Amino acid sequence: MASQKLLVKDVIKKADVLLEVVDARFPEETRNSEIEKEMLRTKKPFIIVLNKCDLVPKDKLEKAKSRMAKAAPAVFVSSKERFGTTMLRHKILEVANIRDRDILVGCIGYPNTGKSSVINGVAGRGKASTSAISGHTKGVQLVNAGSRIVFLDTPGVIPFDEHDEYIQGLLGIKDSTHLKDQIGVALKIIEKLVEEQKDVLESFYNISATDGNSYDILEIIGMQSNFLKKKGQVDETRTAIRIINDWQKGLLLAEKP
Ligand SMILES: Nc1nc2c(ncn2[C@@H]2O[C@H](COP(=O)(O)OP(=O)(O)OP(=O)(O)O)[C@@H](O)[C@H]2O)c(=O)[nH]1
Ligand SMILES: [Mg+2]
Repeated sequence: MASQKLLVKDVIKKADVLLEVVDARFPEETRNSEIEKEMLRTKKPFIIVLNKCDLVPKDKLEKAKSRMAKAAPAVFVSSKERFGTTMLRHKILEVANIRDRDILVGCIGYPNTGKSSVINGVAGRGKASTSAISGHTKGVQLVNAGSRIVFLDTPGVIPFDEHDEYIQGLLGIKDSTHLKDQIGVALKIIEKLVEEQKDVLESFYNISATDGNSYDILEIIGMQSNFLKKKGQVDETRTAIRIINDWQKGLLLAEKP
């Protein structure tokens, strides 16, 4: 992990402009304060790229964008649907303000947020290698995107704060069998859903989540799924694993905008 941090620091040092690629489904959770501090310290211009915005309703995106705007300009992108990539190219040229040489653009962010896909969105398909399995990009890769833009693609930054397990569960960096605190992660997923898309949670598990805290809701989901232990108590671990799996499979997402 130490070498990972050094690698990211080095990219921040070398680049003229930085892209912090976050997952638009959970933009706050996939921002990394340590990286943002480092970018501010070196006074490098940076852009927050909210990628995968094809998976998020428009009103949620707008809210996220205005919250981000305090830190840095934010651009919505769907690498999948090639939305926002021209805007991103313009934004890079604007913030870099370099006219006489190539612009080095460092692309950083958590694993699997779509860093390599964003680069492909701007540079053209297939220039950077991508994968559904996180941890795909190894080392720093140079990708020429034309019109003086050269990207530095990086491996995902490994989360390193107390939200580790939650982020790893949320982003699918670790599947349910590899998470230590499965119940804790499931409770966080429930909290997030209650806050942002309670109706999806209720209809998917066929429950009513009114007034309950996340723990009560986990119990209700366990009951409803008939995940019971011998004495009739809810099997919380089994319920938690189901919730994490459903989330990671994308079954708990709101309808597309
Ligand atoms: N729906 C959707 N999926 C996307 C989008 N961008 C990337 N993905 C998917 O997200 C997964 C990860 O994409 P990558 O570009 O490899 O992500 P990365 O951040 O480079 O990943 P690492 O190199 O492993 O850190 C792939 O399955 C992509 O198809 C997007 O805009 N929308
Ligand atoms: Mg990659």
